[in-house]
Amino acid sequence: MSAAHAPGRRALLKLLGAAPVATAIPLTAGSPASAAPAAPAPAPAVAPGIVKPLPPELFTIRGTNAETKVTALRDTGVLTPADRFFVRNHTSTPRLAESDWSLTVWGSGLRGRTPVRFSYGQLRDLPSVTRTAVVECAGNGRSFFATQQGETVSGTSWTLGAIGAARWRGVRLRDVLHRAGLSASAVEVMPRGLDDEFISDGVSLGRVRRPLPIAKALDDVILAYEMNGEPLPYDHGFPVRVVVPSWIGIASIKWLGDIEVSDTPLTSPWNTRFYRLFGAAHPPGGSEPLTRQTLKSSLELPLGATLEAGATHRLTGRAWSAAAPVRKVEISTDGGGRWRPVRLRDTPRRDNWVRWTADWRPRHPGPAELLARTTDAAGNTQPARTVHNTQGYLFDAVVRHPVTVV
Ligand SMILES: Nc1nc2c(c(=O)[nH]1)N[C@H]1C(S)=C(S)[C@@H](COP(=O)(O)O)O[C@H]1N2
Ligand SMILES: [Mo]
Repeated sequence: MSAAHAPGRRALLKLLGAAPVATAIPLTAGSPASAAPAAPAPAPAVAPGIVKPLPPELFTIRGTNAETKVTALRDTGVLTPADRFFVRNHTSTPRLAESDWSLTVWGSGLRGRTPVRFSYGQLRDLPSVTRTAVVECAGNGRSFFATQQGETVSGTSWTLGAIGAARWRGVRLRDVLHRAGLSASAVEVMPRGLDDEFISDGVSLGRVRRPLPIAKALDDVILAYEMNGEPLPYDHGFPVRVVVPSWIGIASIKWLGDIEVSDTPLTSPWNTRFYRLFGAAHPPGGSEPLTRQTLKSSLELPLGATLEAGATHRLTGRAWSAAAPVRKVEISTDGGGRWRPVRLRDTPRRDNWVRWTADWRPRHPGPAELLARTTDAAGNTQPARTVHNTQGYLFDAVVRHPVTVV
């Protein structure tokens, strides 16, 4: 661990706040500043920096992140309960208090360039809106580049659990920008989080932030303070986060602290070196910054599940597309030879997923592959293969789900 990677006193105190008591004791003893270079800690049973409990039947821990087990959603409704919602943290969850929180809107895209501050109370006094939307990491499904396509990619090895759907309540970003004195010359806004600076290869990239074109900012973006009817949990951005419907998860900045409004285009590492497509099939400097998510389907069975021959199994899963409502979902139980439509349990809506079910009665024991394929109302269908990109974003191919029939 290089010196730049060693957590500072503030980060450690934050970790202590987040960790269960048993883990916290060895770190509290002695000086927090000297705790870092000590003997390597055993692999944590919790993701350091995530506040909520992460029971192994609900989550797979991946570094500072927690992936929802898709099997944990089998008996839940269309909304993902907050206690099962995946967490993607670049560093760790800050425990902020709404009483000393405020939002600063500033920059060359405001009339008179005068920064404007909103207290939590002032934000809550603005008209509220409620909408259901999924938040899905750009890297959701990344592990299948390796396991299914034999390709190397960097980043967190998510299976299909880096997505959740919630009912968000908050205020329109549009209303906040207009109240702050948005100028006609503004072209981009850049929300920034209050979590720690993100250190990559020993270099600080600053706090998590990513530009958003003004057209999207004025369209359907909300600054949310409620998730499924409750205040936002710490891990999901308390007291206020951005929710950018249909876009990759990084756009939905948590623990919002300020928004730069600019009359010239903005950059941050999150739209230059990350969240573009790089690799042989893409332009030398990378693609344009990624915006919209893609489409996928999941099957709520463990990979490698064992199913009894001759019995009827109720297969369940979810399907979603960022481009349009889901139109149909098909499954194949013979590795992709024949396809049949499944039953959708929810009315397909934009920015939301649908649950599906299908019965399957495997006749012969042996290995099998189950495939689910989503088609949306814009005519997009999951392909058999995703074009490679080095950081493994936007995996959209049909997942070949191995099972064993016994
Ligand atoms: N401030 C801040 N915002 C953030 C992040 C972060 O680390 N810090 N992670 C982003 C990424 S990459 C994703 S996928 C989503 C995840 O949201 P969730 O943790 O509520 O599921 O938050 C985004 N917003
Ligand atoms: Mo993400």
